[in-house]
Amino acid sequence: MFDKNVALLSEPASGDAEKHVQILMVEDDYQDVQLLKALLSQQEYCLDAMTHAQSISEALDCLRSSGDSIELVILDLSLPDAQGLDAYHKICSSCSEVPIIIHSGNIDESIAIEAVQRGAQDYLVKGKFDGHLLGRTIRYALERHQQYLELQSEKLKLQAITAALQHSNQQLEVTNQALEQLATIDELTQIYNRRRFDEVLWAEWRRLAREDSPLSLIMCDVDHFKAYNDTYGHPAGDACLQQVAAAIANIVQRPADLVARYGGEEFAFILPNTDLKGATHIAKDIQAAVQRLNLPHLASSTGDQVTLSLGVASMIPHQDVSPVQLVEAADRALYTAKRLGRNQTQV
Ligand code: GH3
Ligand code: MG
Ligand code: MG
Ligand code: MG
Ligand code: MG
Repeated sequence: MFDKNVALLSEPASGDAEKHVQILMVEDDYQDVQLLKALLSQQEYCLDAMTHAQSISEALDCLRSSGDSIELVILDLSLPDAQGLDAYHKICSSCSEVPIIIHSGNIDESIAIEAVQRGAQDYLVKGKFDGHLLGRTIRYALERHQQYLELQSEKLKLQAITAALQHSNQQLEVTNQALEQLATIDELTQIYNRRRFDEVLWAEWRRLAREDSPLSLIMCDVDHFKAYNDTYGHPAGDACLQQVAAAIANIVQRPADLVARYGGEEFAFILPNTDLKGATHIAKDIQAAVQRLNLPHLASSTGDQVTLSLGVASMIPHQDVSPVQLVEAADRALYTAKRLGRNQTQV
């Protein structure tokens, strides 16, 4: 029958698995072996699960041939092939993943401290402990070691999570760049779109208001482009716009300058810190760059090539005025250029 009192008096939950722990005892003294075995069996440790080696080399053989099955080493420090912490070091360097309890006749406390500092789980002085202390020492050694292993595995998981996070951050960065590209670049011509134009125009307006420096705008429109489409077809019209965009995008060199497709066959330039004279110069360069393309346009009234009309306006930005007024001024100049026969620049 089950005896309640015995159950209550026994040591707290050590568990059956712990009693079957695979111990490697490294000990060259026969009497010490017998003593340890007696204490272990008194604590109900399973002696069948124990291996015994009489020297470091025998112990190393045993660790090698046992695979990973050895769970604990109880190590004498006075062995035929190694003495003191050298013995500990030799075992430890070949099985850093197995907890080691030192069982030594040396009562020098400095050796005990150094051994523990180097990672030994505990240091038992021969003849100075009983079965209970041995049992507790083994249990704590295994627990500490288990905690160490769990910590290592948490560390690995954390590293994996960090790596995954870094990866998804990079992906996010790529996605953001792609989104930024989609939001600000015109698909047909691959230059900036109207949205980007508006953003930059307002930002530069505010900046130059503080600097008290001029902001110029050039509006360009392809002459008789409806007739171009009618003559050569819409796909050819698209290709023409791509060539014009590439040619005029090459004109501006300063990092703060911006060229955008303003709409249909219209392009616009933002030229910060540029006055009317400078901007008119650039407008002529733009006009010339399109002429150099020599794109045939037989239905045009300005000759038989693709040409541009351009309107230029310049202002020193001011709080009381809006950049819309600058756009309207450039538009008026462009309208004048159209009215006066196209293929020209007006201010
Ligand atoms: P103007 O000299 O007065 O500017 O005459 P225009 O024919 O160029 O001006 P209008 O505003 O009458 O016509 C503009 C044409 O541009 C009509 C439109 O189909 C064409 N267009 C606008 N966007 C595109 C485009 O993306 N591709 C093509 N192929 N044509 C376009
Ligand atoms: Mg010995
Ligand atoms: Mg137009
Ligand atoms: Mg046009
Ligand atoms: Mg028109």
